[in-house]
Amino acid sequence: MTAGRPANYDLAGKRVWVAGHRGLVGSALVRRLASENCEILTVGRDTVDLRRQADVERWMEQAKPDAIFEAAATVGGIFTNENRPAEFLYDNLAIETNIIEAARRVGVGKLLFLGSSCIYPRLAPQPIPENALLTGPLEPTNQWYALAKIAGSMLCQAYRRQYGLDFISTMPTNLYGPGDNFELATSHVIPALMAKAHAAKAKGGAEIVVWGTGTPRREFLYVDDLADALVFLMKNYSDEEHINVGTGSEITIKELATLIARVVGADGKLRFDSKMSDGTPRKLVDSTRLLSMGWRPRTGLEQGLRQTYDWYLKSAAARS
Ligand code: GFB
Repeated sequence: MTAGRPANYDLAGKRVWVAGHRGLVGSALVRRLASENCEILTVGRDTVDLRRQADVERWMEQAKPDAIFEAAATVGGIFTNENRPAEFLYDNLAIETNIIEAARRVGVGKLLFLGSSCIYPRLAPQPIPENALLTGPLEPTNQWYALAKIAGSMLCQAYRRQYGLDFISTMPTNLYGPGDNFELATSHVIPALMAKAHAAKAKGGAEIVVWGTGTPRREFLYVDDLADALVFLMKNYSDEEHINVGTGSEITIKELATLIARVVGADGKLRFDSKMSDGTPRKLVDSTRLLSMGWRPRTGLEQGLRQTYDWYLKSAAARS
């Protein structure tokens, strides 16, 4: 821990801004923070464009948060990462620099920055320890997003060193859950395969197209477990080095597709489209540091998938 800084940060009575409250992570944070005795601050993109420094500074001076969860980002799955490099680099650099600098200006007491496990080298040792950062080339499909997230994490370190601020950064593994994006062109693998399996079932057992070879391995964390870990870290972690958040379990994309088809009740065959990218072959983070602090995930993958599918069915029914 940083010398002289108490590790315990009390959220009670604090004004807590969840930046990106409509996203997958932000909406889970709002659910989780409801059981903390704090005031939750949110602002929509119709009011504040987080890519505009003047907007962010104006809003922050008026809202005066005590603490910030920086969960706002331009995000998406492998295909949209490959096809929108400028937005994934520019938007994320702008959002994080604007929020972190404005937080310094208005005297925010604690800030938690969210990165991603794609910051690590493509061929990092598995499970990936925090100190694997910047030890090798990045995965090309998401290097733009990864570079922005590396810069955000380093900004937190720099602000801690130069200004003595209690800014921390976390690197969650691949996430999924209620509130995810199910649009096939932009989504991550779990909502995409769920939507495809659901459509295949409706067509009476049509095949399910899975991108890539099915051999890559991924670790998946249920987003409400992540939100719980983030609140835990906000309260208990105060160090310069970023910290991984994962479950310790991994699964191949082929196994995942089979499991999702079972959860959805789709019995069509899987077809692998090898024209689509596989991305990094394996991405399992080493969460030893977090686990040694006493935090544990609660939701197994199958249970989490069932809860996510329930949410998808309810939200689809609500839309129609
Ligand atoms: O979830 P995903 O898009 O992200 O893809 P990454 C994971 C794996 O699932 C890849 C395969 O090997 C995909 O080829 N996959 C199979 C599919 N079928 C599908 C499908 O229908 N849709 C999608 N999206 N994938 C992202 C990064 O990488 O991970 C982001 O691009 C971010 O920057 C995120 O870091 C956590 O794990 O490959």
